[in-house]
Amino acid sequence: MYNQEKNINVMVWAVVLLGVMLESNKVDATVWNVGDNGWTFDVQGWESGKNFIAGDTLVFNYKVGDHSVAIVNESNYKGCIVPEDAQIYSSGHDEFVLNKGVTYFVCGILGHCDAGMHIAPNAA
Ligand SMILES: *[C@@H]1O[C@H](CO)[C@@H](O)[C@H](O)[C@H]1NC(C)=O
Ligand SMILES: [Cu+2]
Repeated sequence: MYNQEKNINVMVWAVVLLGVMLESNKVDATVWNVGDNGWTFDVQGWESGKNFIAGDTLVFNYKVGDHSVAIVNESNYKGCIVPEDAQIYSSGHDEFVLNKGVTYFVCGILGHCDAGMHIAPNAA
């Protein structure tokens, strides 16, 4: 009787331990607040050296009306061009979940991308 109880206890603990191990092995997605001072003019280069992974969320915080966020393609990014048909986000708190690869974010307000408001995070 005593031994049987002991065996059950060992089994219960083994299951609990396995659960803890599986949980800690999971890589949790990271939520990144973009920019050291939010989404603003000095944001350029903020993304460099950071290990983004697919599933991470980027949060763009800024004062409504001061800035906006647009996702563009590589060539438009390099030329700081926001195409006519680009979707512009302007809530002041825009969140994007990264897909694998590079995502090209620019400010949609004229002249701001040229002034440094662009990031191109590369998610593994
Ligand atoms: C990017 O989008 C523009 C239209 O805005 C298009 O002309 C260009 O071919 C695209 N470039 C790439 C690399 O997809
Ligand atoms: Cu801007």
